[in-house]
Amino acid sequence: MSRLIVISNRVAAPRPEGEGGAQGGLAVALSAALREYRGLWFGWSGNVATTFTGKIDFQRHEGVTSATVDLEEQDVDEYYNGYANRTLWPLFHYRIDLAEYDRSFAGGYERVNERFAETVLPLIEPDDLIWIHDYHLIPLGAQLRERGIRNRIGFFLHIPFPPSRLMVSLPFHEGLVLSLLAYDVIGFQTEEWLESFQNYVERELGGHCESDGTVHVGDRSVHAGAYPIGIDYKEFQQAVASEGARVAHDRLLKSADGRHTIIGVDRLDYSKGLTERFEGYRRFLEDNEDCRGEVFLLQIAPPSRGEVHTYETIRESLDELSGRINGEFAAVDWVPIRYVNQGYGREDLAGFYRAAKIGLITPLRDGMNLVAKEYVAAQDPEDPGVLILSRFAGAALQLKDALLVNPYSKEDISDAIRRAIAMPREERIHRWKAMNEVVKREDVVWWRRRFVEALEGSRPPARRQAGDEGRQG
Ligand code: GDG
Repeated sequence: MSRLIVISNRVAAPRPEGEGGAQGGLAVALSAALREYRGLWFGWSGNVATTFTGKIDFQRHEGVTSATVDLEEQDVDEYYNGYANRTLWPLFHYRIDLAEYDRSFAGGYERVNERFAETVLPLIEPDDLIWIHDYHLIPLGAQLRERGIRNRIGFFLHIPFPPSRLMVSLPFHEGLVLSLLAYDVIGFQTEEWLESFQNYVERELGGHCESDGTVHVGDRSVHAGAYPIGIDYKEFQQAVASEGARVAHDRLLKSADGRHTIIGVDRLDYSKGLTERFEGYRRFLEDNEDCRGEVFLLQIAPPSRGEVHTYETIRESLDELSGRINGEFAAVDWVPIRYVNQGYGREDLAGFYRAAKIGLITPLRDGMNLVAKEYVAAQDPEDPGVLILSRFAGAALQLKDALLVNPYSKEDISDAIRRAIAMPREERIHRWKAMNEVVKREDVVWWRRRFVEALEGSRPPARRQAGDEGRQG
């Protein structure tokens, strides 16, 4: 079996239970996938050095070897806070109003991708499969090809791929998308993002796409497909059954004092639709006087990307909005929103999900959304809660038995909460069973297997090929 080299922006050391924090979905999913594989995970350490040295720090933890490098401050500003999080993240989440275009960002992005390529190069053996992740590292495959790497290289995009008409607002968009063609396999979370990519290829690059997923542009042919990511179902079941989860569950139930808990768990990010969610919940309180005092919204939102201005702004407006709603509706013995800016351990989260009658997950746009799947996995089969899910989350394509809502519509959110509260147990069980089956079957192992198999099958290993330079792009 070939080795697997995973490359992503950050390599997150698994955190000990009880130590909370906004560990992103990517980190959670990859540690789980790599645990079983003989491989290596390469990326930024998260540390900032005075100058970039390319010195690699190797660590081995729970069966996963990580290899990390420090970046210098300018790299972090231009590549990470700049191009990745101020240009690509908003654009790819359809927020061209928030996307910032700055040449220094684009320069920093190219530079860091080159630095990654130079640094990881000596670690690559001829038979290795290379799997590159996410919007931070789109050009890395092409950078490795330029340095003579002929291995099979796959790329997986964890976030949406924007429609062509939005993509063209990015300066030098062709270059970025063309660099994707250096990969052998390009994976998206859903058919929808795949279609946006195919549409771009046909409209802007004059390429054509076959029904088996092969994409042709000039003399390049690559495979593009939908590979929806899942959760580590087994691991999450263990978390749900743990003593920590039981304590957290009981603590929340006790403090709920007979009221229904509605739960939301999201990194504090404008793409997660928190403002719109609070407004929808406010509408519910306005329209359903009889329910006031009977429910509360527990919103867990650990801050992320604090150095980016739009994240400060969203934080301020949520502080203000939650305060206003609480001021407007609270009674001496009831607060409508418990808004918590702190992270929790996975066992705590599992217990909170299980104690909550409703999971309210309403991103404005989301590649997948693992919280929705975790909420489903945590439920009591005899008395499950109801998932209210944005139709604009990738997860909505798999979790069709959730109450699907338009996250921009206050009425939609309000009506769904009302419906969820009143939903009979039989219907809750029926919907939950269907969703749980999908979450269990299409888990993180299924996701990894499907992607890696596609990569393995994309062409014969590099060392057995002779004179095929033309295919290396
Ligand atoms: C990106 C894409 C895609 C959150 N708060 C705490 C905590 N979390 C964990 C959740 C979940 C993960 O973080 C969040 O994953 P999401 O999928 O919801 O969102 P992103 O971070 O935006 O992830 C997304 C994902 O990549 C994977 O491809 O699904 O669309 O945007 O696992 O539980 N974990 C702990 N404490 C917290 O307070 N321990």
